[in-house]
Amino acid sequence: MKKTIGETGRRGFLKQGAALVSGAASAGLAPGANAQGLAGQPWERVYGAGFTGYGQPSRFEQPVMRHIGRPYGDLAPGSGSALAPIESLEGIITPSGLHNIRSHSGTPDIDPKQHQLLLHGLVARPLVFSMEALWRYPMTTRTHFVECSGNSNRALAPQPVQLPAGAMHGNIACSEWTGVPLRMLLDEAGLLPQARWLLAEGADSAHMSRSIPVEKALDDAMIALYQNGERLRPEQGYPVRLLLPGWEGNMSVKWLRRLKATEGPTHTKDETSKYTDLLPDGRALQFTFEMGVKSVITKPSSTMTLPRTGFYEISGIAWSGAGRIRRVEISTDGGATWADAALIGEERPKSLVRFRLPWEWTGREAVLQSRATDEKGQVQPARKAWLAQYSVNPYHNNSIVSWAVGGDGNVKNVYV
Ligand SMILES: Nc1nc2c(c(=O)[nH]1)N[C@H]1C(S)=C(S)[C@@H](COP(=O)(O)O)O[C@H]1N2
Ligand SMILES: [Mo]
Repeated sequence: MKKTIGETGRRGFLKQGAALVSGAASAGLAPGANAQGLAGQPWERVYGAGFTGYGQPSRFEQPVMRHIGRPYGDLAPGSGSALAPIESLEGIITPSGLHNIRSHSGTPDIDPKQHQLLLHGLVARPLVFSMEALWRYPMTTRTHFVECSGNSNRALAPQPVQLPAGAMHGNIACSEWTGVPLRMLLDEAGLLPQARWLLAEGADSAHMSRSIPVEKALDDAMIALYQNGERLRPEQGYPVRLLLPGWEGNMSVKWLRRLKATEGPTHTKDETSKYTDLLPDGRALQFTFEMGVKSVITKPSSTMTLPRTGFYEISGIAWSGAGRIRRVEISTDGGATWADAALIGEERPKSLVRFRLPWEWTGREAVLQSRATDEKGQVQPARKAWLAQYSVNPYHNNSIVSWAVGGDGNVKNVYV
């Protein structure tokens, strides 16, 4: 059993849980919970709704929505990002309808019968794939996160903003992706020896483009066609996207229309004027591909309130672009002491992992933090250490997140 924060431990947690059920009214459960066993609720006495062709969440869950940011307002309503409401989600898979969206020029309305993928440049045999042709290749299925390198840039505001966790740290999602290994298509086209990079270009009006090293293309890059068992959602790149597991989301080019094998990087606008890391001395790093080791507590998290003292489960998500998550530690005293959380899903590389730790809140002020370590031994940096290195850079903020629990139970975003 993992170490527990608080005095009573897991047994006390379970005991109190049972007590909550018998003392339902005093614990704040609906008064109907007691009456239910006798007469039953109204819905137990009438015939239920009919079938639907495509299911939707309960109408009682409709407040669970993406956090939409539109920096250009009505001028460009599809430019910007819509962040996943990670504070409302559990497990590691992001429902497709709540996957974060980061798009530069809106979601194109692509007819898969007209769309093609061109593979050309330094190849022996240039190829054009219809979507139907791609669909006939052997496929692979893997669970991976996609994180925008701009994720958590709102946590760089001079003063901590008070927003739900997802509105700051939800420019990430994790799906089960299915598609054709890019290696297979490159083999068929016959990469020439001098081909060291691939230009990947999207069919949106921004023609978002990035240069990809051939080593990554031949490693675990995927031409993704399915997301969580369904064809890709339009916002995620329907009918076809590039997926580069563990690398900054920007490189997973959506609505993929072209791959061109080249000798060197193309230096597109999306990898020169944007997605470079400015350093305090005015120089900038180009090509920070891998996403750093990171974690965030989603429950409890900012803007939530703990209604009473007692036991809570601290839960959240961790991930690393370098591979698997090996450890997540949790502190409830702002980093003075740490305890190991239990991990779920840590066998999957470049995927979200769910961590959990029971915690007893005694009513005292607390500062909750999580710190992830990956299989390469990389440890999530403290906020101050990260800022010392990248004070002016809006990308790749993987520093430790702190939530302060006040004596009143209100949870706030704080800088520690
Ligand atoms: N063609 C195209 N591909 C794109 C983008 C885009 O605007 N156009 N945005 C990129 C960025 S910045 C990110 S973070 C990821 C986001 O993928 P998602 O919207 O599926 O989360 O897609 C990348 N691929
Ligand atoms: Mo991004």
